[in-house]
Amino acid sequence: MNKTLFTLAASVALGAMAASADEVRVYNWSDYIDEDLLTKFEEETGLKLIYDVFDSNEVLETKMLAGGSGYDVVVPSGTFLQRQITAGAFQKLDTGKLANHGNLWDVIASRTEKYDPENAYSINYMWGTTGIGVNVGKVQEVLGADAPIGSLDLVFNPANMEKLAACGVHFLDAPAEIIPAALAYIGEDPDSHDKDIIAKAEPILTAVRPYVQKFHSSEYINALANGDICVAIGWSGDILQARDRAAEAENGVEIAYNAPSEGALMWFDQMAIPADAPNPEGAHTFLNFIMDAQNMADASNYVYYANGNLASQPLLEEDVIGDPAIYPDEATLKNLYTTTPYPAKVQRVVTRMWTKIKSGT
Ligand code: N2P
Repeated sequence: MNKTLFTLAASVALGAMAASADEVRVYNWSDYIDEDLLTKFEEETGLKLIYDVFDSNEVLETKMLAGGSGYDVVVPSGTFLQRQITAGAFQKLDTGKLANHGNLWDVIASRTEKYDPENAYSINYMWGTTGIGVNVGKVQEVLGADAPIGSLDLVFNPANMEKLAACGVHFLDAPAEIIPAALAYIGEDPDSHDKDIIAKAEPILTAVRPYVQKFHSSEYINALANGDICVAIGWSGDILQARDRAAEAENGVEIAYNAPSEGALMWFDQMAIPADAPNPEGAHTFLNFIMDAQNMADASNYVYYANGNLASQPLLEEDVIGDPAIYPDEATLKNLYTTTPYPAKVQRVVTRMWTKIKSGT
């Protein structure tokens, strides 16, 4: 080990040791909580909260598989969680320390069991869909009043994208979501693990690549709200937050979210405790705080994502619980699909394909 590496490793180890019992380190998605809850947690528990954010499952996964992240609570989506559980990245929850566990919603728990049998390692924080956000005025200006804003044709048909490029299009930098969407567009199984099927997504994405201004998973919120871009493939609540930011700015930008008619991915973001968490006790305190009905309602009311907490539902605003883009009705639900983790060999193919698509070569 050279000196720099040694110094680095030593300071990482020291950093982990320095994490004390009165400190909790949480690593959550960006734009995913009402910040008032962070202060409330510190006031109520006397614990110091260190709250960092990410916008990509892949980034979180790299940290989880390497170990020594220094975090006490992290929030992978179900498919990623499943893979990381198998790799030994998490510790089982001690439900004896989670007095609010009974607030959880069995409908969601029964779905997340698919990724985490018996929900032994995780609780659902929030869930949502991956779809299309549009600046209604600009898109209609470019494509006409009958622009297919509710269809994947908007973003995967090169004829549409060529025109939309002028007003700006962002795609999520999320291969495990964009590739399934491209497969759904051509009528293939979005959850296919067959390399030959997955390969069919490549020409779809390559054909529209020249018209994608950026692959990024959080900048699109402000970019849509400010009118800097007119289309984003993004996450439901983020696009609804963009809608609100535009409305608050009174800048004449009208943002709409649609789960595509060809089917949309339904995902589940799960709070879990890393196997090597410096403060597992504090992690349980944080999870229990989050599972409080009022706290969870405050979080959902702020970020426009549905949660896995039944007791929070009477406390949700009507524009949250009553919006089928957030709490899907039966008809919307029928049009949602879920995915399962790619086996290692398939994952390598997907990662290579994604790098190639993004680089545009
Ligand atoms: C929050 C995005 C979380 C959804 N900004 C991605 N699983």
